[in-house]
Amino acid sequence: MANKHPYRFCFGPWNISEGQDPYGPTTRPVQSFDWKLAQLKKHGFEAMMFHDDDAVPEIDSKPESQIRKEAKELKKRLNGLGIAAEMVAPRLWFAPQTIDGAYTSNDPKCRRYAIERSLRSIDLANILGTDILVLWLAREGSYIRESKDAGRCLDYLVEALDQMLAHDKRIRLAIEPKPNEPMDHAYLPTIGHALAVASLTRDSKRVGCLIESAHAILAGLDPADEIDFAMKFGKLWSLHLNDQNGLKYDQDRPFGNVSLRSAFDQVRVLERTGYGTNGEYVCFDVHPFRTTKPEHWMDHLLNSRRTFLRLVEKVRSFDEKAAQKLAADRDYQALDQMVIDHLLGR
Ligand code: XUL
Ligand code: MN
Repeated sequence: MANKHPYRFCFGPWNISEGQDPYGPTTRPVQSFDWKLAQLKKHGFEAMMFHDDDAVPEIDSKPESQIRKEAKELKKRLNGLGIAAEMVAPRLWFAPQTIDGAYTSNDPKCRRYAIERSLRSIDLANILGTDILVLWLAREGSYIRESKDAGRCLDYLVEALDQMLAHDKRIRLAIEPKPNEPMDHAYLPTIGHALAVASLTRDSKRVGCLIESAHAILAGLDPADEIDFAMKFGKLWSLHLNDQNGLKYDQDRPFGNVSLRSAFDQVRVLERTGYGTNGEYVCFDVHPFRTTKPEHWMDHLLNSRRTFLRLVEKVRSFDEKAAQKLAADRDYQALDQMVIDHLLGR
């Protein structure tokens, strides 16, 4: 295995969530952003991910000058702590204007809102010193098939991406596909869809993707193969590692805690393809269990990183030559067991 670079880790303020779900309120006291940033620093993570309103709260109600001022203050604080901003993502799924979709809303005023908010997020990314805008296309899809024209919605999406690319010549757009939730069907459910849409834009080189393990599993796909696919195109610019128990709601479980083998396969591909060598971070989009007590609030993040690092060791000590020989002999039974024995420590 050639790739021996150290990995750098990252998470977002929403990953220290307070326990609310669609059926019940918070189960831990609400914590400030400052506390979350201090936790990130204390536990040795190198970067933070930001929704636009994580960086500047209540961003929609503030004038441009105020947004810039607050963003600059945040950047100063991050610099002081030696923490990078990994990305900025417009939170396009909360506002009343995005009830029926953002870039693909049937209402042109709402589509305009989504684009303007995205352009402002690009300005924020500039101030925070990142060239990555993440687009989780939460409401770009349908509940009622007949309510939208999927072909026209693709045109709207490309139009929106083109405006973002034109707004800033250096920004890179990382599409984070997810097949469902909150929508019944998303228009860009997989990495293949995201990269195909990239080719329709005015500068396809600057449209790439972010893979989240759970989202791939929800699409019935193998996250390791999705990673391999995106890396082949040189388009994997960020990564949300986590885990997911089958085709249910999005669970954002700690990395490797449902399928250790799948986690091993993901790390193996990251190692083989050199993820991280161009400065990409390993982000954990994981949530504490609702039952988690405040004193264990960081454990899901620390456990994800610990599992990741232990799997890096497992990958580096995996006898690839022996594995190749078994594959060449078509002895897949032995190869299968070799992986299990290796993970079990024999
Ligand atoms: C949603 C999801 C988001 C994005 C960031 O499922 O993963 O947290 O990662 O907007
Ligand atoms: Mn995510």
